[in-house]
Order: sequence, then C-alpha cells, then structure tokens
Amino acid sequence: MVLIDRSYRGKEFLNENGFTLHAILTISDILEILEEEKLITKDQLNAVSRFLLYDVSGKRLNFEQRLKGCKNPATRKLYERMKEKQSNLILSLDVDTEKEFFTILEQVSTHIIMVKTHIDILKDFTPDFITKLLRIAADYNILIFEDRKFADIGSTVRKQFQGGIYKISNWADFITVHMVPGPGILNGLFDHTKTKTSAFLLAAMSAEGNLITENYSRRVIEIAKKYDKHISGFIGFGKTEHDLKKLKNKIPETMLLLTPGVNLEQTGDGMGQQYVGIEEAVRGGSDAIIVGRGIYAADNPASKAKEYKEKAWKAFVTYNL
Ligand code: 5BU
Repeated sequence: MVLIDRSYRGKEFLNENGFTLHAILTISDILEILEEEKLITKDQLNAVSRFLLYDVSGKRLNFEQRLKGCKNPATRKLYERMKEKQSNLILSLDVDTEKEFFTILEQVSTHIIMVKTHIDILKDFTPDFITKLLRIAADYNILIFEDRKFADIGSTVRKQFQGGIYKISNWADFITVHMVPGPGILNGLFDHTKTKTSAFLLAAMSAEGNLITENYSRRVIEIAKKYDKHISGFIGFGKTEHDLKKLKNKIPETMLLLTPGVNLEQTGDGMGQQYVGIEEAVRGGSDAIIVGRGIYAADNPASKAKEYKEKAWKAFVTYNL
C-alpha cells in the first residue's frame, strides 16, 4: 500500500521506482468525507488522523508527554502559554513605529501566545519601548521573540546579543539563530551569561530560492541536540504538508517547530516570500504558526488574529495535540 500525502492530491509524482503515480484522494480526504457523511464521528476522525501522523509517519509523543519531557524552562513556558491561551499563534509585528506596534499588540493580545519583533525596524526606538513591551507581555501573558537571526562568529554575536542599544539578552524570551557559522555561535551567545533567552535555529526558510538544503537542516538539528539547554526548537517552513513532515520527523520530540510564511489569502509577496496555509502547516507537524502581514496589515487585525488563532488551534487539536 502507498500512503499518499494530502498535499499530493490531484498531482502527478514519481515513486521511488521511477513510476508516475497520480494521486486522486488521500486517506485524510476519505476520512473527512466519511465524517461529513456521518459514517464516522469527529473523535474517530481525530484518532485516525493522529495515528497517521504519529504512528505511521514515525511514532511521536502527544502534547502532554512532550511538555512533561521538556527540560528547557523557556520552551516549557511556551508550551504552557499554548495550553493556557488555547492558541498556537505567534504575531510577527513588523511595523516601524512604537504607536502602531502597541496599538495592534493590544488589539490582538488575547489571541496570541507570543509577539515576534524585529527590533531594528522601529524608527523611533528608545529603551522605554522595552519597558512598555515587558509590561504588556506580562499583563496579557505573551512571550517575546526577537527575530534577530544571529549569524556571525561567537565573539561578535555575544556583543550583538548583550550590548548595543537593544540589549536583547535582557528582555527576549527567544531569539533566532542561523547555524551557518557552526556551533561556536551558540557558545558566543550562551556561555558565561545568565540570560533566560532560548534560541530557535533556522532549519528551513520560507524565502524562495534560499540556499538551505535538506542536509544542512539535518546538521542543524544534530547540533541542536547537543545544546538543548539553550535551544527550544526550529524555524521551519515547507511548501507542503509533506515537506514539513519530513523536517518534523527529524526534530527531537520536546523541541518545537515554528512555521513562518503562513497566510490565509496570499501565496507570496512578490519579494520572494512564500506562503503555506494553516491546515497544511499544522498537519505537517508545525507546533505554532508565525503570521505577520496576514494580521497586522488587515483592515481589522483583531478579528483576523481571532480567525488565524481559531483555525490554527482547531488544526492543532485535531492533528498535533
Ligand atoms: P509575513 O508578513 O507573514 O510574511 O512575515 C513573516 C515574518 O517571519 C517576517 O518577520 C520574517 O522576517 C519572518 N520569517 C519568514 O518570513 N521566513 C523565514 O524563513 C524566517 C523568518 Br526564518
């Protein structure tokens, strides 16, 4: 029997023997039809979907087991926020003024577990911004994720992380790190510091034509296993559920997979960004979705955030919980 991913539906592809196969319906499609026709219950649909994801494509732990086994305190905080807020939505708030930033953040705060910043985008940044951000984050139970994408030698990233005008190590719950320079970057960031910040490593990017290969992703994950004290998981994009599943299956169970490039309406932005849908991302094993323009550029960011949150959490409960 050949198990065909939902993402292949309607497409032709070559199997490992070089034969062209044409996928008409997937097992997930059939299950959904059976549920729509009331031939199986929603619970049965969920149980079989979970079986397909965790047992057929490699046995994996459920959410509670993952939380229980997780030793990294920052990662635990993120798991706990997800549970408390029944959400796996991260807002990427890439606006350039403080006023816009906080106006939108307050509007969407009940729906998100974490706000992702690019602190150097703000044109009116002052240290007061951080004071305010920390207060709002505490009031609304939101974590802070600075998407700095550190990518230099250990000595330089240490200064970039702790110093300058941003002093990221004082306030960010999480940062992003490229592993291009090798493990020394992690020593530079985390040795001899008392920072509570933990890292997400870039394992697969959403930018079209990016140079990350499957082998590179695998090596990033191998390094992460040795530094699990400071690493919470990976940023991983896949154009299809199948691509994401391949990545997810390599990731240690207690680490998280966060997926950027999620948008309900667009497939790209004309500048290389690629988007995947919520269902596909979560079915592929994404633990939380990162959404920027889909929310902050919407006419009504609050109602859009609610929509993303509800769809993503529903998919998470169905396939990944
Ligand atoms: P968007 O507006 O939803 O396209 O914003 C996506 C955000 O996620 C933006 O801040 C990017 O810098 C970030 N991102 C991404 O889009 N793709 C990646 O592979 C990584 C980060 Br890593």
